[in-house]
Amino acid sequence: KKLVFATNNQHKTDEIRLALSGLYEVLNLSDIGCEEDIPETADTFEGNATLKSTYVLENFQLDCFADDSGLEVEALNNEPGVFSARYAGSRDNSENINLVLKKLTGVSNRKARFKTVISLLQNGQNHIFEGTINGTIRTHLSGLKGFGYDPIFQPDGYDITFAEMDMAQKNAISHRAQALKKMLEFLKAK
Ligand code: ITT
Repeated sequence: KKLVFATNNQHKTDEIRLALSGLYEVLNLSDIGCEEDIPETADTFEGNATLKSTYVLENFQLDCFADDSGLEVEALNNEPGVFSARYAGSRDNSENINLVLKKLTGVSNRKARFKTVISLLQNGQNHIFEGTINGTIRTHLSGLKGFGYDPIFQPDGYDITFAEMDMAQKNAISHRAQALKKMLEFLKAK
């Protein structure tokens, strides 16, 4: 069985493929011949996830799901949030990380969470699934695995960052994996 995943992000694709291996073949945007960068102009994760899934339905006539996700830092009024991919103005990930670290210099509240919202479009209906993981922002980067803000995010209950975890270990607890699990339960129940 195939599922179309409306993303250009290869790391997200890899995580979802590992989580769904043996259950679904996952096709991302380049696999279906979509090279565009779909505009994400909504101000919520749910809104942006739905923009991505709707774009694929309208332009490719395919049912699909999309993931919009980001980091919310409590002391920064939940920034970067929906702006996570371009927080420092571009897609330069080390600049985005440095901006978070700079804004948190001297700040003792390091609480943060990752959030994922999945929009699954099936037979003209939009189904929403969410996942969250709480943690703290380190003062320095640690680890080379994963992507995005993984090197500065330490999930609660662990003494390593997401970037120090194997993909399978991150997938056992991550925001994305939790949202995906809810989608899978929904698909199984149908
Ligand atoms: P698509 O829209 O094509 O799926 P994207 O990278 O633009 O890819 P988002 O709009 O959802 O994805 O932006 C999410 C950003 O939040 C992403 O670029 C990372 O900087 C960060 N992020 C999301 N999930 C993450 C994770 O699991 N670990 C680290 N950072 C993450």
